[in-house]
Amino acid sequence: MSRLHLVLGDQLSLGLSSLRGLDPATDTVLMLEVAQETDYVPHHKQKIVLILSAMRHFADELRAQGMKVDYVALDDPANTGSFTKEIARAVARHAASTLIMTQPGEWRVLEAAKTWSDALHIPVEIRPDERFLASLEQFADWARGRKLFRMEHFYRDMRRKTGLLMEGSEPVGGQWNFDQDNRKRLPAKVAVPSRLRFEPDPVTREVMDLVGARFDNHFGDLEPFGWAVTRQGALAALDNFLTVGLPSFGDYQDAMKAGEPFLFHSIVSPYLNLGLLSPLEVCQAAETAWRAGDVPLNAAEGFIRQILGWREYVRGIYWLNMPSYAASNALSAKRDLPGLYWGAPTDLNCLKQAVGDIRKTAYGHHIQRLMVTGNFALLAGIEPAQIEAWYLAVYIDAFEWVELPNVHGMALFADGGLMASKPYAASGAYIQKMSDYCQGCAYDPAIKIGPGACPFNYLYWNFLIENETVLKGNMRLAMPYKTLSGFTPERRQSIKDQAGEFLAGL
Ligand code: FAD
Ligand code: DLZ
Ligand code: SF4
Repeated sequence: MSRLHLVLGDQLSLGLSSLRGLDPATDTVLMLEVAQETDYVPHHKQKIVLILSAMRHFADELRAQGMKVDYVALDDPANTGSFTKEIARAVARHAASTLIMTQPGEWRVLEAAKTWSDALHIPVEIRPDERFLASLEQFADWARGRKLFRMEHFYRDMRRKTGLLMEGSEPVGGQWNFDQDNRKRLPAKVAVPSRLRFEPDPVTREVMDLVGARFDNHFGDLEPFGWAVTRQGALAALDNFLTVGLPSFGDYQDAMKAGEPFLFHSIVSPYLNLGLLSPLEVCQAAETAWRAGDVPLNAAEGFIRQILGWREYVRGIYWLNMPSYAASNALSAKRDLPGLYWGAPTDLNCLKQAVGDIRKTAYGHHIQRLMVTGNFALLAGIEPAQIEAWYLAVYIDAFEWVELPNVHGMALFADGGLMASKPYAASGAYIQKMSDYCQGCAYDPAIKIGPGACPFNYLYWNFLIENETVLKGNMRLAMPYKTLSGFTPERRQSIKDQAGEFLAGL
């Protein structure tokens, strides 16, 4: 009896459930580079390099552990380009009796996997993905009977469940959340640390050649490529963050600075999402640094909350609500995605900086994603599916289970408030407060309307006007709607006119 154990590109963990019980004498690990996955959105070149190189390194690691790995490369002439067909070919090659896999991270791949048993005429065992701190059943139990799915409530339960940052049944420091200490602007005198980046090894170089030749039309620079492609590299990147980033992570978590994409962020999301690092070990490392007195509590708690709270929570929201979640469009947004998201020239400096950072690194930190590219898409009324495909393509860490709730729910309010209690709409004042972008901009954040006005200012009020019917009843928007009610009809009209003209020019 020969069994095939499938490992997908974001399942690169030795403890993966699909590898459990593998008999090296009879069984084979199957790994597939397929056009279906490299092409379903036009991924940033560095994202494709990272995934294919990490897959190839992981295959070598499995072989070093004594396992047989059947690895189909993207440029193998016989490669049909689809999971379904490649698995069928492999079943025939190995006369396999069973396919064992771990639940895929994306709904569309799980739907395909459900058809494989019938298509292949062999049993297909889909095991749970155990690389998260909350199982999907636990999340569903937590959500059952709740009207509001607020992350903070879920996070406290997860702290209790895991014992992270707890003293008995109480949170360390007497508080669950230190966010009020975490919204500082970055003073010019604070030096941004340089970060550990990785020279491409021969395996990565080979993939870079492949990607350069085959995906040259995709957005993003191929070089310099500085991502780790092995667990060992990912651990070194984590270590570097704990030393140079974590001590100031909390303080400057929301800050933005031109030319500095990473600031004090961990840049470990791609490693977590590919399975090179586990969420528990990353949280424990941050707690250990705090207990050793190396980092303040607001930093350790703020960081752990992102992984133990947000990351687990968005995954739960995704699986609880798919596929209908992706189809909602609560604000009826329908504008096409403007070319500036793909690097077309723009004189809005904040967007130019954020897109420029992505082009160079395939990375942007949370506030750039939420308050610059996300906020603009919200205010401009970009159609959710179009901007979601962009997020999925351009970020090194983007997989639908984590991208979709963040974009659809958090940034766009397209789920009507399932995730966020109000839209994260903001005028230019927020970007000016949290960044140095406005200093180099053609517009002035202090001018609300008329020549030189920051487009975020009139787009913000235009957004509230356009969505008045849907949003006016939202208690958390009572203040801005009260202010809006004091605007003269002429002021409202000039906001609508300038916004209309700007949006038509996109
Ligand atoms: P840090 O700021 O150092 O945070 C530490 C870790 O916490 C991250 O590595 C990540 O694993 C986790 N985390 C933080 N915030 C979130 C969150 N909101 N949801 C899930 N995990 C979180 N994250 C992705 O991994 N993939 C995505 O495709 C993605 N798309 C996003 C889209 C939008 C509109 C927004 C607002 C956020 C998105 N995020 C996404 C969450 C977050 O921006 C990234 O995880 C983070 O910027 C990654 O960089 P980092 O590792 O330096 O994170
Ligand atoms: C994102 C991606 C890319 C670009 N290429 C591959 C691939 O060739 N083979 C593979 O197994 N996985 C790839 N992935 C990751 C998959 O898209 C991911 O495993 C699915 O989205 C399921 O979560
Ligand atoms: Fe962005 Fe407005 Fe600031 Fe320019 S002035 S950088 S458009 S927020």
